[in-house]
Formats: sequence, C-alpha cells, structure tokens
Amino acid sequence: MDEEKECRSVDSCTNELMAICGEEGIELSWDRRKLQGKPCKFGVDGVCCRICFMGPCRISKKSSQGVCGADADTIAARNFARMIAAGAAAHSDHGRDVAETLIMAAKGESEGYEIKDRTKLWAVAKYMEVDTEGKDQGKEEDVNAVALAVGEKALGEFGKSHGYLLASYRAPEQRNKIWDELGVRPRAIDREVVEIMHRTTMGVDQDYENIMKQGTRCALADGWGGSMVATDLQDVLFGTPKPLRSEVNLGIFKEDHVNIVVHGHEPIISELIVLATQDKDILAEAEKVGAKGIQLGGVCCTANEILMRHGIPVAGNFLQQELALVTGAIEAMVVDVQCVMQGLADIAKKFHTELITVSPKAAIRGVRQMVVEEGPNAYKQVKEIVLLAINNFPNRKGKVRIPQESYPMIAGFTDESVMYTLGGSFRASYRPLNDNIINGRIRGIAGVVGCNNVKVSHDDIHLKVVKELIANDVLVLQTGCAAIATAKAGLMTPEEGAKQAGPGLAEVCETVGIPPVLHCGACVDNSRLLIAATQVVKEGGLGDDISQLPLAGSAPEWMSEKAIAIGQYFVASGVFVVFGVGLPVLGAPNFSKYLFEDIEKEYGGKWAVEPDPHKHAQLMIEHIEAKRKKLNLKFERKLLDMAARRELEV
Ligand code: BF8
Ligand code: SF4
Repeated sequence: MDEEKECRSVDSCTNELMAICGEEGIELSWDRRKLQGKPCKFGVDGVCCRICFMGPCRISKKSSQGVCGADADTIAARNFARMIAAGAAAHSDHGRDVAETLIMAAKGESEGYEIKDRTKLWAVAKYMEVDTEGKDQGKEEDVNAVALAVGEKALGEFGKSHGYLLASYRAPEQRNKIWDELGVRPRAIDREVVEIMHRTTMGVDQDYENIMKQGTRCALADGWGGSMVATDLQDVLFGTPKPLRSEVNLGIFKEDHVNIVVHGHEPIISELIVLATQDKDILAEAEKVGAKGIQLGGVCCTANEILMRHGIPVAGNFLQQELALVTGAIEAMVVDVQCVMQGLADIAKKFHTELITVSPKAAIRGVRQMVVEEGPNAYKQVKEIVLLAINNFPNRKGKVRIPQESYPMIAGFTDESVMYTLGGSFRASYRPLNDNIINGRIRGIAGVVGCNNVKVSHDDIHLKVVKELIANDVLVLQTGCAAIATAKAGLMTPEEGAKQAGPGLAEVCETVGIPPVLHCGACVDNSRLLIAATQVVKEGGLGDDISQLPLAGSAPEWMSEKAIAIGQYFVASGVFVVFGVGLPVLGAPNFSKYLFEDIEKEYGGKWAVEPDPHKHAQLMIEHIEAKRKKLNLKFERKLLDMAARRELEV
C-alpha cells in the first residue's frame, strides 16, 4: 500500500490539484520527500554534529561521543539552540525592517505608508519608555515625532549595549521574577542570536542545561522582543486588526480576473500591493487586457497579515504554495522572505506565471528579481510589479482549473479585540473571559499554531487536535498555517464552529458571536498570545502567573526552525507546549528529560512530543484540567439556566 500517497492531505482543493499534478508529471514537495527516502535517523534524533570538519560525527551505540568528545546531549542541545537562533533571527529581522519602515514613514520619506493607529502608537511608546507628555494624537507633527522616537527605540532593541529588552517587562510580575532569578532576561535581540552561535561553535558550551539557558534567553528575545516589535509596529503602521469576514482556500481565485498571489511573511510590501490592486488607474489597466478586476490572494503568513487588516482572501497554507500555480490562473506570485519553496521556480515555468522575488535578502536562482527598496520609490516599484502581472493575463496557456471550494471565515482577533468582543464594547475588559474560565463554561485556552509538514497528512493533525479541544470546551487561539488549516475546514465561522464546540464554549461563542477558534494572525503574532495570557493573569482570579493558567500550546504539524523558537519562548513563559511530528532531541536522553520534565521546575512550562492527534489533544486537556484543579476552579460544568445566560450577556 502506498501509505504516503493515501494520506497526503485532507484538504479537498489540495487533493483535486494534486491529482492533476500526478497526471501531468508535475513534481510537488510530497514527491520530492519520497525521492529523499527515509530521513536519516541521526538527524531525526538530533545527534548528528557538523559543527566542525573533524566530523560530521554521529552518535550511535557504537560511538557515544564525537571526535572532540561531545556527547549526544551536547550535540542535540547545540543543534536545538541553533534552531532557536535561526528562528529568532527570522522573526526579529522582520521586526527590524518594520522599525526602519516606521522611521521612514515618520520622516515622510516613504510613499504609501502612514501611521494608521495612533492609539497603539501611544501604547507602544509607553512600554518603550518614549515620552509622550504634551504630545497630541490629533496633531500630525506630534504623531510623527512619537513614531520616530518609537522607531529609533525599537531599532535600538536589536543592538543596544546595555540593559534588557523593554518589552520583556510587560510579562506578569511573577514571570519577571523567574526570569531575573534564572538570569535569562534577554538583552539586545541580535546579541542573543550571536551568543548562541558563539556558544555552540566547536569547543565552547558543552553542558546541555547551560546551552539551553542561552537558548531560552534567545527565544525570549524573539517572543518578547523581535516578534513583538514586528506585531506592534505593524499595527501602528498598518492598523490594529479588528474582527472581519473573509474567505479561504484555492477557490478564491477568479478565472476572469488577474490573479496575484503574495507569499512569504513581511506585510511591508504586500500592504503596498493591496493598495496598488485597489488603485483606479491600475484597475483600468486590468480592464484593458480583458480582465474583470484583480483578485489578490495570500499564502502563508503574508496571507495572514493582509487577511487580518484588509480581509484579503487566503489562498492556502504552506503546502499549498506550489498548488496555487497549478490552477493555471496565477499571473504573478510575489514572494518576499521565509517558507518560500525553491520548487516554485520549476512549477512556474510550466505555466505563464511570473514568479517574482522582491526582497534583497531572498533571491531564487533563475527567478525574476524585482527588489522593492523601502523608501520613496517603494510604491512605484510595487505598481510596476502589479502591471507586469496584468500584462501577463493574456498569456495564460492551457486550461484554467481553479477548484470550486472556498470557505467563509472570521479573522482579526488580537489581545485588544478579544477584550472588546468578549468584554463588550462599552466595558472592554478580560473579566468576562476570566469569569467564563472560572465558571467552567470555557475549560481553558489553547494556542494551536505552526506549519504544515509533508511527513504527516496535510492539515489532518491540525484539524483533529483543534476539533477535540473545542469539543472539550477549550477556546482555541491560532496563528500561522495552523489557523489557515482550521479556517479551510469551516471552523472559523460562529455557525459551523458552534456545531463542533462543547456546550459551554458554544454558549459563550453564541452569546458574543465569535467562533470557538480565533484567528490571531501570522507567526510573529504569537506575541499577541503572550500579551493575551498576560492580560488574563492581570485581570485576576486565575493565579498570578502564566504558568498557573489552564493554558496549553501546540504545533501539530511543525517544520520550521521558527517553530522551535516559538515553542521555547512559550515554555519559558510558563506554558506546556506539545509538538506533533517529532522533535530532533530524542537521541539525547538527558537533554530530552530536561525539556520534557526538569525544565518545568525552572519555568513552569515544558515540552512534550506527540504525533498522534488524539493523544496530543488529550495531553493538552489533561494539563488544562490539572491547572484548573490546582486553582480550585469548579470541576463540574454548570448547566446554563436563564440567570446564568443573562449574566453572560452583561
Ligand atoms: O511563519 S506557520 S510554514 S508560513 S513557519 Fe512558515 Fe510555519 Fe507557515 Fe508563517 Ni510560521
Ligand atoms: Fe564532531 Fe565535535 Fe566537530 Fe561536532 S564539534 S563535528 S562532535 S568533532
């Protein structure tokens, strides 16, 4: 039986287009995975070291040490820490670009960008210790002055020589104490990445716990640093998302429109593409080539960014990127950074699609590069790209085969909007959410995030985990490709979601009109989840630290180094984190035990690995119930009578 083929994806659009690829001999990531053969066990277990050229060394029963004497625990911990460094670097370098764009916008040096959310700017200024005394949110010059100061302060967070990351102090008081006692409060963001690279090079740090101390500091510099800078400054520049309706899956494309895909991560360029596709002159150009309009669709986290702020439909998640081109209807796919497969280049060649790289940081050999430089010419350059797509419309070859399916969804939840939707617009607060957790209608909260991975059936694990959680009255917050998976299954509408949620959660969701699964944005927006957890703690009644909350995290289909950085900053923030697929540490017995058990004594959070979706969800639910018990929360769910319903509607 060809097992791999049988369970490649549970998504119908994906399967429809994959069948076409099979007939036409178009190679996809799943096919390349097969050609790779069984993954190397040393790599899977995390015990292959290629840090110096006396190796590569591999740990086996026969040889328990590398040439230098490094054991399995040292090797696996070094590899793991380096994954954290890479993940933190990716999120944070993104954040740096946003800070630079904010500075340019504040100086009026960049067409197409303006400061859209002044309230958020003032909120960021507060924790960034930028003085707003005497400054008026209604005055353009004051807003620009504050934005400039915030942008400069944010840039400073990457390379400052003294002090600690300002955003880290936003965590609950108890959490701050833990970090200070353990000496892991992050300093400058870049410094933490560099220090991992230093400590894990040949012959430096050779104690897995000490390596992970730096791993933790670097991960925190991502979650409470680089990612938080990215999220917050994007909100300032492009607006803080609010709940909105949109659509998801490959059926969003239109045969009679110019179809453009934006793929990657940074909204800096995609925001301008959104603007350009709404420009009257550009739309007139589309008409001239016989198109009825321009349909923009996103893939991966770029999709989540422009979905959250503009309601632009989502074409698909990570494993659907190649399939988007197979529709034969894509005039251009514009990619910036991260999670962009080189395999796209070969597929684009089979169609008329223009694959275009736009970041100076990310070129693909043989692919057209049109670098969009942040600055006065950015918008002009973006318009050229959109025009190129329009002019490519008449060049379609072969049949267009856009799948019919797309689903409605609601997105746009943030730590701020949760306060309004669950708290009521006149009384924005986390109180009703906390009360519903305390009274047991909501048993707890889960963050289900992360990627797709060809090693497991696409979207299948995500959906099984999420469905089991909501059926057990656990409110699910999502980001990244995980969020897209759930949205495609229709669970991000209040109507469909309520059908699958447990009675308590369904009651709450019906009352306030939200789905039981909330789309909270891109992967950098996991920082929103940290702040939401902090707000729940600060609201009171559920302990005095994140580690006491009935809360668990999960990445059921992870693949990227970025997921490891995220996992570690949640663990170090006090969260129990379960990963699916596997974790490259299992060949290192002591290091594994540290991550799966001992680390909890330090941070109150720990790792677990569980590829089976049912067991995965159950681990999270058991953890949530154990935390409820510790907090002495009501164990039995109370059936809602009319009085209780009224209480909910306050
Ligand atoms: O940063 S979830 S596959 S797209 S890494 Fe990549 Fe993973 Fe998707 Fe977003 Ni996040
Ligand atoms: Fe081998 Fe040690 Fe070099 Fe790693 S650092 S490759 S274990 S000799």
